[in-house]
Amino acid sequence: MVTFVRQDASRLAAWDPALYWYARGVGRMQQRPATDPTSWVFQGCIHGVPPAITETHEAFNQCPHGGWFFLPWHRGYVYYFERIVRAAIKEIAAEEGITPDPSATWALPYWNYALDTPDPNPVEDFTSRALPEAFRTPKMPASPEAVELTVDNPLYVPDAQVPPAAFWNAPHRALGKNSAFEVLPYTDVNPFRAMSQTFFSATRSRQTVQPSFGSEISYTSMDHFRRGFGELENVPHNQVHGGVGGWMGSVRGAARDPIFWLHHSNIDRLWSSWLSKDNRNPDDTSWLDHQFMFFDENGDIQRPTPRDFLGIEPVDYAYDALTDGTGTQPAVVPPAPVTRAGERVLATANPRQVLSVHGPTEVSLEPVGDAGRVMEAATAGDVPEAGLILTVHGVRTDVPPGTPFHVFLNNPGGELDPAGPYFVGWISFFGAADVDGDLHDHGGHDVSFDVTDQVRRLREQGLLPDGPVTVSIVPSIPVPAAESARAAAEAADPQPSFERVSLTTA
Ligand SMILES: [Cu+2]
Repeated sequence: MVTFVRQDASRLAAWDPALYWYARGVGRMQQRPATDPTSWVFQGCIHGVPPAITETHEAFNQCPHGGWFFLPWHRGYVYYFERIVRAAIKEIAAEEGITPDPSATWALPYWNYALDTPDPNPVEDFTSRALPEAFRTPKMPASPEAVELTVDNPLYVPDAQVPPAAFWNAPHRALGKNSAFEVLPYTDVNPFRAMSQTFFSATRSRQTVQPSFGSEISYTSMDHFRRGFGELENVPHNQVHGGVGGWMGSVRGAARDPIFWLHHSNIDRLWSSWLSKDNRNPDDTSWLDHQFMFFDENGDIQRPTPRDFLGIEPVDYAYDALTDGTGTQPAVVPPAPVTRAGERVLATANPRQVLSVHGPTEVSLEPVGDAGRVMEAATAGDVPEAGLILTVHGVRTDVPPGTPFHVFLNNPGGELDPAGPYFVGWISFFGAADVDGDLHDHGGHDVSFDVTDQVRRLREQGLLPDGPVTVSIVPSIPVPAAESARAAAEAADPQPSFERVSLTTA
């Protein structure tokens, strides 16, 4: 039975009771010792453990990404967290004699970043792609009725350019994220493609993996990063982590930023929305009966399985709307991300290059052998299974760069429109940062896209010359240069990099 309704924080007043009480509940959890399973630090460690934490627990470091447990695990994680916050609110309300008890109806809100679509003539200084205001102000009201902001706000996390050595000193967001401006452009949060998928999970059995909604079949694996991202995990999930940046951009720190829980509440809502359109969850028992480990509001261990969280209204909560912010069809649908490159190299560049967080990085691919003829055959459909795969190899970074990157193929005159014909896709650094230590692969990630249709389209339109192929990798929101002296600021820039770029076929 539905008792609790999760509301859209983008539509609520800055200090609506849902947000006011969330802040109070988080504040209470933050006062609890890290050894208490209902504490802020312990709950964050269930996702990932920052280096300063010396405690260990079998419930720590669980978060699965790039596999089919991504959605059900995070659903259970957010559900038990919501119960812990609600109990903390009950405690505070009882102490302060507040009636009626706000915890009787309180539910975790969600951040509906894709709610408003880009408007060429914006009338209001508002975008759902900015962090909700309650997360950006250092102070909050002292009581539910108060208007002035007078006490410390537990939802606030400073935005700052922090040198890599200081990354774990304190939670922070990337520079500029606490403004009222968008954290990401609309393309990076548009869930349209995810919501258009008809399969929950695809397999690795094909060269170019079928796109999926809920990420790749991972059998019993709870790996942190399997790289079999489904469309929902890719956009908006990974992009929003990287777009907020700082601790939100790292697997070990993400759940320590209070916006994490509203981000995952929205991801969870998109799952409910997808199910409401007659799509189906996996029916494989290795998915349905896999046990997770969480803690309830009494600090007692709970071991639910995906079977316990299957529905559109999974347990005792529902969303106020399942259709708003679920995406709009792009003018040009970009190529599908795939999980690995083909074996035959057609063109390559070996620059081992650092990507600028302030502007474009351009790479020229050198053709190998009879690349032109093979490309022509592949795009003419003569070799149906031999798609063209563009891969950026060995993607890694020291600290989260504070922005995802857009990849473009042969954009003449530097046309860098992610809604245009040259757009290939995203490089996300969530899970690719050195600060995630053993949670990520130090060789770096490979990011591949099936560009067959795009290359065919560009060739047909005469937009792809026979000459060298260039690839541009561009921050989706360029990071502003820090205000301190320019040289010092650049020395402190994050160092996202890649090993090489290749165009391959089977
Ligand atoms: Cu996440």
